[in-house]
Amino acid sequence: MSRKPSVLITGASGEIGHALIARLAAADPDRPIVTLDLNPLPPESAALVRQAVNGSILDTSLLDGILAQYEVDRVFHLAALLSTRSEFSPALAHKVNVEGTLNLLEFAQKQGESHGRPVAFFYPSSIAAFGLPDRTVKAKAGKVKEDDYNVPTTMYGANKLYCEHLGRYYARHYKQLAAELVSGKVDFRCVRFPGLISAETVPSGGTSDYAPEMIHAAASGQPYACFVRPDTRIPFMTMPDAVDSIFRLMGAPRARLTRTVYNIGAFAPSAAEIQTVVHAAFPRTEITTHVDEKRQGIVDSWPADVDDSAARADWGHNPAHGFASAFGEYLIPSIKKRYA
Ligand code: AKB
Repeated sequence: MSRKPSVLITGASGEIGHALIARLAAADPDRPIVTLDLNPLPPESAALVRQAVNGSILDTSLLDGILAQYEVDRVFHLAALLSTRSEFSPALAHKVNVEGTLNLLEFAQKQGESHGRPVAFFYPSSIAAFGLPDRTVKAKAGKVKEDDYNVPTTMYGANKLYCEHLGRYYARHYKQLAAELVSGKVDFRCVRFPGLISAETVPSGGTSDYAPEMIHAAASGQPYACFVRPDTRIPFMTMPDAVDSIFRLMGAPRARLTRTVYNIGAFAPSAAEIQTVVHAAFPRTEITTHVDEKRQGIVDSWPADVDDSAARADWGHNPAHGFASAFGEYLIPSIKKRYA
C-alpha cells in the first residue's frame, strides 16, 4: 500500500506510455507510478514503475484494487484501440474506448472524493474527432479550430469526441442535481493529438501510421508501400514534443485554461514531402505508393492542419520540432543509431 500521491497510466505499454513513463520517472523519481495494460511493459519501462498491473480497463475489480492500494492524484488514460483497428471491430472499440474511459473517470471521481481534491486526468483525443466531408472542403478549410467539423467518420473518432464530452461532464456538471455538492470533481484536461512519430517505437492500428512506418522501414532496410496518395496532408508531431505538451498542459494553473479540449500541432507535411526526406536519408530504400482507398478515405476526412492558438496562449504549447528539425535533428539521427 502507498499513501504517497501516485500516478496511474493506462495503456502504458503503448507508444505514448513508453515515452511518458521515462519522462515522469525522471521528473519526479519519488512519485510511485502504477500502470494498467493488457500487455506487459517493455523491461526499460517496467524498471521505472512501482507496480505494473496486467489486465483490462474494463475490469473494474482491478481499478477498485488500485483505488484501495494507492492515493492516485494523476491519471493518464492512454488505453485505446486506434482508428484502423477500430474499423475492424467497432463494437469492441466502443467498449474499450468509451466504457473504458467511463471506468477511468469513475475511478478518478471516487479517488478525488475520498481525498477531498480533484484528480488531474489527462485524456489524449485525436484529430480523428474531426470529420471533413471531402477533399475539396479539406483543401479550403486551412487550419481547423477545435469546434469546427466535429462530425467524425470513424468509430475511433466518434469515441474520442464523445469521451471529450464525458470528461467535460465529470469536470463541470457531475451529479448536478444531487442534494449535496459532490466534492472532488475530475480535473479533466485533453489535447487532440495529430499523428505522432517516435524514433523509439512503431505504432500499430492507426491510420496516420504511414509516416512512422515509412521512416522505420527505410532505416531497417525494408521496402515500404505507402497506403495514401502523395498529396495527402495531415498534422504530425514528434513523440518528445507530444510528451512535452502533456507536461505543459498538466502543469498549467487551472485558472489559465479557457477550454477543456485543445488542438495541438507542430508541422503538416504531405506524404510526398515525408517520402522525399526519408529517401534523402536512406537513398537505397524503395518507397512506393499503393493507395488503400478505405484508409485514404479516413485520412481525407482529417484536417490538413489545426489551429492551436488556444493551446499556445493558455499553457504555452510550443513544439521544439518543425518539419525540418523533426527529421534532421531528431528522427533520422536517432533512428539511424537504433538500426545501426
Ligand atoms: C490513428 O491514426 O488512429 C492515431 C490518431 C491520429 O489518433 N494515430
